[in-house]
Amino acid sequence: MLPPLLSKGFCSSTSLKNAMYSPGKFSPGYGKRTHPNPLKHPPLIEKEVYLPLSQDLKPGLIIRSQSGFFSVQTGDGILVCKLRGRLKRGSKEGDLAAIGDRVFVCQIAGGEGLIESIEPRQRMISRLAPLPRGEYEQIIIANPDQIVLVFACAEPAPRMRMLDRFLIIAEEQSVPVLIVANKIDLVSMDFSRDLFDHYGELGYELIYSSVPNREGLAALQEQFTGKISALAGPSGAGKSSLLNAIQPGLGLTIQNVSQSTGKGKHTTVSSELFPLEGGGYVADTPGLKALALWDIEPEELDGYFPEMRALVAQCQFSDCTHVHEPDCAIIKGVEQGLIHPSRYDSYLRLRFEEE
Ligand SMILES: Nc1nc2c(ncn2[C@@H]2O[C@H](COP(=O)(O)OP(=O)(O)OP(=O)(O)O)[C@@H](O)[C@H]2O)c(=O)[nH]1
Ligand SMILES: [Mg+2]
Ligand SMILES: [Zn+2]
Repeated sequence: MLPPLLSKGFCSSTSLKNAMYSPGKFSPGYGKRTHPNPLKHPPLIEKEVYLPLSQDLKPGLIIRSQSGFFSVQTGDGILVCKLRGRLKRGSKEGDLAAIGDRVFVCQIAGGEGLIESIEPRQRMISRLAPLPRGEYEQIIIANPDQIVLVFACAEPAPRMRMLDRFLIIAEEQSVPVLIVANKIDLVSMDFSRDLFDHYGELGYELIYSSVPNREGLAALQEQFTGKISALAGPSGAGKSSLLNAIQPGLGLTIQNVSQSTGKGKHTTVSSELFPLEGGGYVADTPGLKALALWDIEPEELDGYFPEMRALVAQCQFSDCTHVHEPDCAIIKGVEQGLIHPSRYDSYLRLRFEEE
């Protein structure tokens, strides 16, 4: 167990005040505020969202989160941190910090620190968990640069509806997507292209890969480099194998995490960003599978299919469900080959069937 975190030392309020007003490097938001005689106005401190960079405050990235403890990667190593008390206000509505968050920490002693501030998120993948009193927003990952969706061309046969569901989640959370069509060694190239090429045509990044033949691995590695990637896909698709092939040893660890956060376990929730040798991080996100399309009204669903989004305005009825209506641009689109039948099928099932 970790020893209790100290609240004195480097992080005493005096030292913070000094840090606030010491000249030097400041974080973006703070620099805009200037005050003629700041020492007369210390109450500002509590209200600041941004804190200045100083000797005492280091920028870092949360790479692990477990039971209120956060491992923060800083320029000089990893600090195990808790959140500074005043940050915890409002914590009943949702997670305050998560893997992928950029933070400022102050080191206390040894490998410990306190998270003093959290940078605004560019984006995140989150879900709403229902609670007796309202809902709780659980952040699966903050600031992902991309979601990498790994599906096998065979063994197991890809479930296109699951892929389309992931794509809707990515659209909804505004996270770029990379689709990896793995195990191409098990099928003909024509077969795998029939399954996946139309996703590339829709504008999604697409890589065909095979672990035994090392096909697509260099391209995949390049896509991972320097980014925070959230990995998802059905069990058996080859996520661990691909990571292992790119960086030996990494996949194994990820499998363990995947098991420890498996369904039905609510006690210890841990998630982790694994550093890549070439720069960047990858996180296994089993939580994505359980993500419901909670935020999407049925009549908005067509807007999350890029190829439908462009056509819906041409339907005769503004509330067209694209099933039986006359002059439906979507039905015509399917007939004319503008919309892939499998995508239309996903739309119908996601819209009208209980998941
Ligand atoms: N033929 C072939 N087999 C593969 C390929 N990639 C992975 N496999 C095999 O597929 C099986 C499942 O691979 P994993 O890497 O464990 O799959 P996973 O996506 O990590 O699965 P979970 O951890 O359960 O989510 C293993 O037996 C791998 O050896 C591939 O490109 N071609
Ligand atoms: Mg795995
Ligand atoms: Zn229509």
